[in-house]
Amino acid sequence: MLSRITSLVVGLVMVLALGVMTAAAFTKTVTIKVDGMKCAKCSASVSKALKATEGVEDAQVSSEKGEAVIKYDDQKLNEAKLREVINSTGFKAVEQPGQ
Ligand SMILES: [Cu+2]
Repeated sequence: MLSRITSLVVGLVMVLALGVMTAAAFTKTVTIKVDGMKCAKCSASVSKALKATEGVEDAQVSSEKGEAVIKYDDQKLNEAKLREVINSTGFKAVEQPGQ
C-alpha cells in the first residue's frame, strides 16, 4: 500500500516537472536588430506593436542599441512573424544571416 502511494507521488511529481519543462521549452528569446529607431518614442511604438502580438511574452526595445529583445511562445509565433510585426511599424527588422 505504501509503495503504491509512493509510486503515485513519484509519478505525479514527474508529470509536474515535465509540464514545467515543456512550458519553459516553448518560450524562446530572440534579439532582432531594428533599423531606423531614433528615440524613445520609436522604440516605444515597436515595443507596443510587439506586446500587442499574441504569443509575445515580453519585448525590450532599445533605440540606442537598435535592437529588440523578444521573449515569445514558440508554439504561437516564429521569428519571421516577429520581423513582420516590426516592419509593420515602419522600422526595419534587419536580417542577420547565420542566426
Ligand atoms: Cu523617435
